Amino acid sequence: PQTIYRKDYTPPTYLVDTVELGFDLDPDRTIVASRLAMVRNPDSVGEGIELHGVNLQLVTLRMNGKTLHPGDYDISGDMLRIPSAPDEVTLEIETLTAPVKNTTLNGLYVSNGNFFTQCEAEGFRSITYFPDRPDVMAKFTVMLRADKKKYPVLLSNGNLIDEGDLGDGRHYAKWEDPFKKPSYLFALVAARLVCQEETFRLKDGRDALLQVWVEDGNLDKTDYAMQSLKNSIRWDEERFGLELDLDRFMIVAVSDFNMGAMENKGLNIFNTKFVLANPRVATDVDYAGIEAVVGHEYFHNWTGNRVTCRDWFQLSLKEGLTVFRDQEFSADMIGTDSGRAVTRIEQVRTLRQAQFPEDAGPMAHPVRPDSFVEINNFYTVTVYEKGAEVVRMYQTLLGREGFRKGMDLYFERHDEQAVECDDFRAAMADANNRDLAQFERWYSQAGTPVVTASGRYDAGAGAFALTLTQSCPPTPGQPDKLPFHIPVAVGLLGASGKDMHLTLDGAKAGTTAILELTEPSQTFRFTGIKEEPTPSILRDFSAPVVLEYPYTDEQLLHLFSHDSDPVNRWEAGQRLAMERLLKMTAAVGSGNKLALDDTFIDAMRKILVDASLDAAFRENALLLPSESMVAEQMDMVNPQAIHLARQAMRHTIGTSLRKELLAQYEANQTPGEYSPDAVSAGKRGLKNLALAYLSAAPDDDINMLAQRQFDRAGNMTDRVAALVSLIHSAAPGAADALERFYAEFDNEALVVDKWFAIQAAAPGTDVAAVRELMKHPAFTLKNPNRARSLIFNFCNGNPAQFHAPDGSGYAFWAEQVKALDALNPQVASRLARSMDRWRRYAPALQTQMKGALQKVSGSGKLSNDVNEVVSKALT
Ligand code: BAL
Ligand code: ZN
Repeated sequence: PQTIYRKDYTPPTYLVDTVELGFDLDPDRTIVASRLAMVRNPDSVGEGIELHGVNLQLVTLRMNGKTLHPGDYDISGDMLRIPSAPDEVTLEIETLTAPVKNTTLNGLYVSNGNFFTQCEAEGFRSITYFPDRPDVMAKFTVMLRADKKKYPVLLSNGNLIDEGDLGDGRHYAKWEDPFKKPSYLFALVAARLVCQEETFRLKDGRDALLQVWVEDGNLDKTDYAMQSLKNSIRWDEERFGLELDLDRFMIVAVSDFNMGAMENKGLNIFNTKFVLANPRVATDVDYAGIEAVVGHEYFHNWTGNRVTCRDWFQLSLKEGLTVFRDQEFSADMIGTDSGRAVTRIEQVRTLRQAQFPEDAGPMAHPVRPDSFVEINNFYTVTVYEKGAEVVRMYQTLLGREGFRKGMDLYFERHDEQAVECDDFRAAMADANNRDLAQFERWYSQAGTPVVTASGRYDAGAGAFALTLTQSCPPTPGQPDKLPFHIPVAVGLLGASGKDMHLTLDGAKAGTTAILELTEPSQTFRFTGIKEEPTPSILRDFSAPVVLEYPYTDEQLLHLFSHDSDPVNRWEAGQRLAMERLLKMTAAVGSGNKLALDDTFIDAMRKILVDASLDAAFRENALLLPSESMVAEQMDMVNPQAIHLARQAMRHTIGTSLRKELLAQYEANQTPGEYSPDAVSAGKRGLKNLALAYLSAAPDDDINMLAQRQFDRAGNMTDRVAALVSLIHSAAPGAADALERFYAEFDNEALVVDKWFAIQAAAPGTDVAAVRELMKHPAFTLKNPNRARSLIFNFCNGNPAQFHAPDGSGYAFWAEQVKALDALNPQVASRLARSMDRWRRYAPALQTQMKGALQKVSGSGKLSNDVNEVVSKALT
């Protein structure tokens, strides 16, 4: 496989003004006719026309009315070249495809008898020959023809300009997208679907038609997606002054989908998981996911569609920015500072759980990668979540208003263009008159920077000196790193727990100062400090770095009790917990007794019962770092020891805090009609965490409590929490509850996914049990959600069983990667990533993991996707 480098970018030889597409849709034999009006690109020095095409059967090719024959053009690999062509060209191309045979869910495919497309990043080239690159933007007109009974709904991008019958049982619909767009934003749907629709008044007074399309029987689950869409439109108008530019905006749900959703212009196609919800089938987490993803795709209309990427190395230009926007949207929808802080804590957790390990592993890459083999492997937590952190840092450095000015300038300069990450940075710098040259390193250097802090209090001078030193570990291809431009938000707490008023270099700096660390090491002097402070560093997680500070337990307890910054307050608790988890894990390894100190338990108790704190914050503060986060802190990982240590810790909490947990369990009930709002969800979260801790030290009373919740739950959040508790504590009613759960929801695919997922992650589920579950009639590898629910949740979410000493988990992983790769390389390659960190495991496991990787790597026909991942892991 060929590696593609960012430095090799060349402009397209020809540009496309207009595209007219005609589809005669048939599952076995779809005819695609395309008419491209092209002009030579004055910015290109290259010759000839270059069109991408994959697995296409070419029927005819005409240039300016004249049929071309082999010899006039050349097809090699995924490229069709016409070596000599005039400056202005009309190409007419007819190709054939068989969508029903397409199991990759990339390009044009059939799901549940309906047609859908997925074109990002490079799916359009498997629909027709085209310069399938994001810097070629064209106006599309699309004619769809299909059997009227089977496919009553025919949708594409933009506005419907014509529709009618063809007389032979077929009908047609013609769509026109008024905006230029790259081919990756093309979409069509031909399906039997129904919709919830509504007219929505935009800020400028125009009315837009909003539709949410789903399969018949799911109309009772579209309200929340519709509400989230309306909220998104309003929010973008208010926060960024960005309006919907179309008369019509459609969301279509499909159950077979590789990603979460896709921002095709005016026709967003969604994984059902991020559309369908009612209290009976969806949890609080599902509701929050729908709001975030509906927002995300809608916000792409400006950040991604109106201004797009020059090439795929710039992916974070749209993804990092749009994730940041959806994060801010979700936070603003809660509307309180404490609610906002909880969303921030969740973001930090995701980053540490998934992105830091990526940054430290074989697939580490900069936010703007320099090379790739398969672009689909670079839709990563680094490009998305770390990319969002990079965008957030602009806002931290420039302030909200400064950030808005930068956004305004970005659109003023680049509307309807395909641009680079550097263009975004330039807009931020120019709009604010700031030098952001060094900030570029956040885009070009991979790895998680480490900021080491040390403080010195000089009582005589009344000064506190904080020294910050930065470094960044080597990553593949980048042995040495230059210093980053890091905003470090700092507050100082007095003995009372209150924030001190800060004076930095003689200037007043409020209670939180934003220190700009740009050198390898810098010292910041706070003056007028009357007592030795406890520093609260990296408030609100002001940069995606690892912070090292020699905190004593006493200082952490002080921060955990008092820090006015909720993110650092939470962080102090996480540090206390992590320290103990690591000690207890070491104790398991050496056969010592596992004991948890009263100081820690008391700190947990204090937070648990503090009714002045939001339930959602308390839930987060009491949640222990996950097993995989503990693993990331160890040089040699022993998954079973981590599991035992964490279970022991949960058991102690469940026993020592039993009385308080039971009281909180009762105090945080949410009777009455279900609402997914943050306060209610927070209460359920705390109540169900209490149940989980109680179930870690179960007796008959606790089992009855879980059973009663399972039997009486009025919503899926409480249902699932009770079921998990029953299963994890191996309660007598567990098997029966599982069976009843399935029987009740067997025709709700997303709930059946939960049923598999819960079992996959249960401590008692070993490989043999997963293999048994794969024989269940509802299991299939072909549906990505289903494959993820069972196989991914086992390999990534059940480390103690997956890493069984006999290597059975690894053999299973290898089998499944290969089986999936034959169907769907994108999904297979995600599963392949489960082995990224193999070098850090205990030697006996390491050897077997390597063996499994070699087995996959050596097995004949592999997709580029999987090949890239396993090769990099083995390098
Ligand atoms: N652009 C791919 C899906 C998403 O990030 O919205
Ligand atoms: Zn996106």
